[in-house]
Amino acid sequence: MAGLQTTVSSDVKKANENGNGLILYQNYQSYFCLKVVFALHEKKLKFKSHIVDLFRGEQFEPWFLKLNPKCEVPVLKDGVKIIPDSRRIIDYIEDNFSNGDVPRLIPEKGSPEYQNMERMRDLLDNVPIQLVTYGCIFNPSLTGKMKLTSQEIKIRQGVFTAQENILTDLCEKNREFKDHYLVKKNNLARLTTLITDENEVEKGILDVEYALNEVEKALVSHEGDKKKWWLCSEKFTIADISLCILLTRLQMLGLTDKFFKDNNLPNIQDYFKRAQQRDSFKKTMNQGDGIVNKFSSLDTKEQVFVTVGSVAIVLAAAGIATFLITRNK
Ligand SMILES: N[C@@H](CCC(=O)N[C@@H](CS)C(=O)NCC(=O)O)C(=O)O
Repeated sequence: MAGLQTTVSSDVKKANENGNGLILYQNYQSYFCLKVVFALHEKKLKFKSHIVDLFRGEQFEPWFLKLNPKCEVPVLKDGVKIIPDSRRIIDYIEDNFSNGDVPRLIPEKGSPEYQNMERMRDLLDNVPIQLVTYGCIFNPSLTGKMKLTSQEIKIRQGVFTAQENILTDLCEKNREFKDHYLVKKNNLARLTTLITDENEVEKGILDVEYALNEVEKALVSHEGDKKKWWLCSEKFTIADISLCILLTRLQMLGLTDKFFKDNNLPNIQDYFKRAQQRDSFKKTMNQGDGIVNKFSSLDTKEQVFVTVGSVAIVLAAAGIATFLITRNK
């Protein structure tokens, strides 16, 4: 859950009072959820997380399907309002929680910064991230060193087969949602064909490279008093959120090794170092008390189990040590 700074201004406090009912249905490892969480932290809005276990197929359960028939996280609930889709959610919080001092993530409409931000946001949001993510996981030779253990890679490689089995079972169990499940199954089959085709994955990687080159050009153009600008403006915008989450994913996949080789894209590298220092970025990446980074591919219950297990081992070791020390005295 988001922590609130103690020194928030009264306008931010007001927005938080309004925002107290915000519930984000999300998963810590989801690319699209991370964007929303980042935006919520940038705006210093309080929210509660409801974790949806994607590895076990919780997104296909009837209760979630009623929230989002597409069976996808994130979904935001604000009182009786239900908003699915990361882009729509970010626009919603920007439209509804931008009073007074609450930081705005969109420049003034009609300004050159606004136009730039829209172009960059579209460019970055349209990279085929699912194809590139799973494409690299299935074809590791196409990327550099992934920040995932071999066990984590194996789990991810098994996700599609596991989900197909879950969906087959659910078609029988929840017949009223059969049509939704069949759409999901078809999407899975289509994606599986794409990610196992090296040529398609390479094309996806080229799309990402094209987007990054455009970003580099934009950053290079920031001269003189614009030296300290973020991607499109002096202020951090929605396009920065899209860029930071993309760079984080590329880093996890080992693709930054490839893109940043021989000090390529130096302005993006400097930008990313600077962006990672932001409080909101750190909070986003440290969700779930940092468990997310340590056991990035395990589901929530296993994560808790591993943590509890590790704590138990440490306590047991400390107990034995104390026993031996006192006995030897
Ligand atoms: N366009 C959607 C995409 C959301 C999406 O693809 N979410 C993934 C997690 S990153 C998901 O829920 N996948 C589960 C599934 O499709 O079964 C958005 O921007 O929110």
